[in-house]
Amino acid sequence: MFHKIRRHTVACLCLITILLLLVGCQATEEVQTEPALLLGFSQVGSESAWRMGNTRDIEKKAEECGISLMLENANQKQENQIDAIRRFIAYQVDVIAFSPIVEEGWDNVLSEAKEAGIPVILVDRDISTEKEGLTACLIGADFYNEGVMAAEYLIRKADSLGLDKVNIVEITGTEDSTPMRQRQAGFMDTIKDDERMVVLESINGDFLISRGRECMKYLIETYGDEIDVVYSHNDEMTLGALPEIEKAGFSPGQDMIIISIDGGQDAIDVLKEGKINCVVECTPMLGDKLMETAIKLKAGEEVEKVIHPEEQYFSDEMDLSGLAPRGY
Ligand code: GYE
Repeated sequence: MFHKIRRHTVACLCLITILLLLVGCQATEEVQTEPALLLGFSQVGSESAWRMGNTRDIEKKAEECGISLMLENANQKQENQIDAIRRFIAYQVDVIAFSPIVEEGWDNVLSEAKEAGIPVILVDRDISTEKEGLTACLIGADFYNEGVMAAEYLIRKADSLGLDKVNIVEITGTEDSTPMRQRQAGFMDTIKDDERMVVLESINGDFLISRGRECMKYLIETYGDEIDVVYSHNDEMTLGALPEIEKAGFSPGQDMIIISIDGGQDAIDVLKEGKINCVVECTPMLGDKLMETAIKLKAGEEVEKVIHPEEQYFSDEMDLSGLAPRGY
């Protein structure tokens, strides 16, 4: 009998211990603090060093701010971004942010976010819409000015070389994206009154290194040594184009003026080698402003409608030996 009571007692004690542990975990979970903010972010893809630097920076700054980040990579497809935004709405995140791969086609999904009362931040790129109030703000570069800086460099370079004719080929970024439209507009508006400047052709390289190579191969086959300038909307396409220029027997940076945009480490290294003449900076480090703005929106505070980071250019006109590592 005594033996049975003992066994029964031990079993009860074990059960109580297990229950206490469970309650304890539960209590621990209840004690755990809620994340300061739940941010849903739809990223364009992983197409370039710029994009991967942008993703790393956003992840790093979210962690530093104690913000819970749901980051989804759309792999260059708008429909994936739309699906991600719908998931964020269903999940009732506090704030939605995304870098729209192209400018059109967002009205429906952003109207759904608005109806759900979830503020939306545009990161890097803009949208084109007739509807009011679909987004709270845009945090991204002044791409038009990047195009202006590229063209102003070219005008100075043409002056210094005493050129009386400047045949240009342009390798553009993703069609209908904000950087493609604005970098082209800023460049073309700046050269339009300079009679030396002739644009032989603009061709879509989709911001990809492989397309940069294909585009440059086609342009050399078509125009050969008529080409004086290659204006490329990002470093990946530029780095894809350079081997094609060399394969054709030309010396990039000498026989052809090479102008690129982004300012990643790889392009800066090639600039220092003299194979690129000018790299316009487009910083991917937008994480600080994104987190700061998301926190303000969650708190119901007013935010600036447009936030442009400071940007510069690097060229063969300057001493770059002391330039700090680029970080992307
Ligand atoms: O120039 C390119 C990336 O939207 C500014 O997208 C960004 C552009 C950048 O793929 O490298």
